[in-house]
Amino acid sequence: MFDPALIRADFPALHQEVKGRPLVYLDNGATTHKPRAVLDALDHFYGRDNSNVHRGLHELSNRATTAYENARTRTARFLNAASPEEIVFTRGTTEAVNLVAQGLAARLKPGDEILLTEMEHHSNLVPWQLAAQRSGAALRFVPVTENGAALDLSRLDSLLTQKTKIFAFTKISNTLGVINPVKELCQRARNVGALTLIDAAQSAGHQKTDVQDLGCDFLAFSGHKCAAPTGIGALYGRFDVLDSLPPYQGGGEMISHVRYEGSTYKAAPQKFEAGTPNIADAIGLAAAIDYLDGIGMDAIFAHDQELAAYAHEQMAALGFLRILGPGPRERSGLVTFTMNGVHAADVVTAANEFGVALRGGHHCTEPLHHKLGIPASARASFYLYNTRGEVDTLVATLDKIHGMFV
Ligand code: 7TS
Repeated sequence: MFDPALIRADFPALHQEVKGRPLVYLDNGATTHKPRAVLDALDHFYGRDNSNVHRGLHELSNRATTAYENARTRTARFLNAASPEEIVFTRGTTEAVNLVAQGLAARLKPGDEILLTEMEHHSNLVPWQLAAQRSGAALRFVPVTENGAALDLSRLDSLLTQKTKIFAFTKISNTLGVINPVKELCQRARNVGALTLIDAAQSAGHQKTDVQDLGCDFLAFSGHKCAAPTGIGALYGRFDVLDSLPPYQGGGEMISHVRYEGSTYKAAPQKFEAGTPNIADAIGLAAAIDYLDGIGMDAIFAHDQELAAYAHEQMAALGFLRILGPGPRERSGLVTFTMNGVHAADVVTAANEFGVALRGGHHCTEPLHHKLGIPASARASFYLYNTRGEVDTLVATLDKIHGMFV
């Protein structure tokens, strides 16, 4: 039985007061809290197994290497990758996208096109701008419909063509809560011979991911949005495509042989993991994945969606909010809004006075905000430990804030 009240007990940071009130943490789109199991995994690693990987022949190094590679295997299973060799550990989504964009930039040329969508996070936009600048390839964008309710796929046939070399898009929009039909997008890209990259930053910790079923070439996610530590995430790459990319960074452990004049490189994924990796946090990520799978990804997503639908309905009933994105029953676990007459920064600052943690600003989707004609918005984003009672507190708080300012 899925019970957020019980789940909360696993997350020490939730049990505190802010401004004399119980913390209501609704900024999970930015980062999530960590369960005790993850904190214990870090403690166990540093307290017992701490050592460098892939180089020692001593007991601790062997233990660290085994735990680190087990974390890769666990991550591969979480995404249903065909093998652990398809998983590169990165700092997070941002680094994973940069790895692919820089690798592809070397083979893109003028006349080629990079297709994105108008709802991308800056992390899945700026790296492609850099790749376009370096290679002479052009950027194209699938538009969003009015009020950001969905991608406008009526334009896809004219945008996704033989010129398209890579189509990169988010699975869930961090601003709109739109859930994109990513399997269909991958299929359409394959039909024209384009590679695909899915930004799973907002989905991996919330919704089951099956890269083989999705049919993507690359998929990126961040551990810290999935109950895991900061500074760790992963890039999935279909092996042949991944291994065809050039190294991202040079250094120790990514080479086969080095001479003063030049080097040969290991195969993927080691080719992309130069230097001492983030061993402890990879192990923490595996613990988080075990935790989430123990609860069940389908149950987590159903809970997120149920809370977001409830929040959307209650918030809409207030009458003074503009809620971005799709309707209450078609969205992921977040609700982004503007309040008539009150700047988003004031909404978020005032909410903090009531112990409610929201995010305000452009949420790293500045071009999307520009398109929607708003400078900023406020966002409540939910996770497995949030409750309907917390949504009630949010709605009552927004009502008070509106009364204070307007
Ligand atoms: N892609 C999406 C869709 C995201 O939501 C984020 C982070 C990223 C990429 C980047 O992830 P990182 O872990 O590499 O930084 N999104 C947010 C957010 O919505 N609020 O704070 C961070």
